[in-house]
Amino acid sequence: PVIDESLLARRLAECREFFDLPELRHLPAERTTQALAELRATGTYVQSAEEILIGAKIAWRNHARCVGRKHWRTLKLLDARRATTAAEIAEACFEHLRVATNGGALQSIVTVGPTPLPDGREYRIISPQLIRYAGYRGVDGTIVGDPAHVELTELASRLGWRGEGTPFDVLPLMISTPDEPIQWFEVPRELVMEVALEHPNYRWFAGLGLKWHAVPAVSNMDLEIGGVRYPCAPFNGWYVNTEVGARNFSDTDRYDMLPTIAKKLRLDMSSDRTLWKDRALVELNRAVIHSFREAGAYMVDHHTVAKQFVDHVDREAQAGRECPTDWSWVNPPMSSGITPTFHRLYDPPDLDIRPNFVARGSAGC
Ligand code: NRG
Repeated sequence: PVIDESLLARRLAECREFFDLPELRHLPAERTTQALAELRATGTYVQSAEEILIGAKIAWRNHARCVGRKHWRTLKLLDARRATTAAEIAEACFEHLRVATNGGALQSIVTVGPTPLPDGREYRIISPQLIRYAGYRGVDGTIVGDPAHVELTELASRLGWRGEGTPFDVLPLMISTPDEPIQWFEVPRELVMEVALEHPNYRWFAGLGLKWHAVPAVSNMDLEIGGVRYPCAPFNGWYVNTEVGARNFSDTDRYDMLPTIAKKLRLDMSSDRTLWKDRALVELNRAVIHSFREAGAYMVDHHTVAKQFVDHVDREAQAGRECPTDWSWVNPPMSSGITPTFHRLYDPPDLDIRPNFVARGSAGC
């Protein structure tokens, strides 16, 4: 047998279930028979671009941690399955950024790269997102840049990359393929739309020198469709302000900006009870929303996305579908109690539901 019997059995079951979905019933019955036969004989099968796009949309719809699922039908596909070298995959990722950024009117797309080889070796994007800021640990232990990416930055350095050392150096895209060592590719500057942060009321805010990239393009999850796994499948939607303002810039193990902002606001920081962190957090998030709007980069606020999500859950129920949801992920990291996502329960997350986007390494667990 080409692959392990139990793995093959699971893939066959996923394949059957996939072609049984209402979204694929328009295909001739022979397609299912043929896909199953090919899967049985070779351990995989070649899907059509239509099957992948439908599968990817359903994978999005099934993803319990995503609060942006209302827009699942709008997903577009870039088919990059014929890429065979790291350079070709990098080129596809750059095309992804071009199409996704769309001058600031972000479009949700997924790029699907090559499937694993029959022996299991695969093509992978090592970078967790197509755009990530470097983090440099100094000799004194202090970090310049994004502390979440110190290890990734060290890897890039070992591979021969050198950053400028600013707090916002865009890391190179790192890609591994079956036959090459990890290769890195500088992301072309013109493909990285960035928003400099300013505040609608406080002139000093711009002086903090903060900025963030417009496109969140996750590149470290496997896309699993109908018994086929795509380890190279970067996708993007758009940011919710809280991802940037209430996590990336606020977490104490990220850019940790709340104390700096609170000082600028001259808040009483003598005790947590003065709520200085909470007040700084609100102003930071106002700055994020304001700056993205001014720059013409699309972003949704946490109130709007929460309304959209509960709408979506209701529409799914009307369509007779479950909507597996991870409550702790769909609620925003600030003000959750004043958004509608907080005040209800959901269908429990179903780890086995397919198609889905699956965190790397947890496939099959
Ligand atoms: N919090 C991460 C991004 C995770 C994915 N978020 C999205 N995805 N909005 C960050 O970079 O802050 N998406 O596909 O739109």
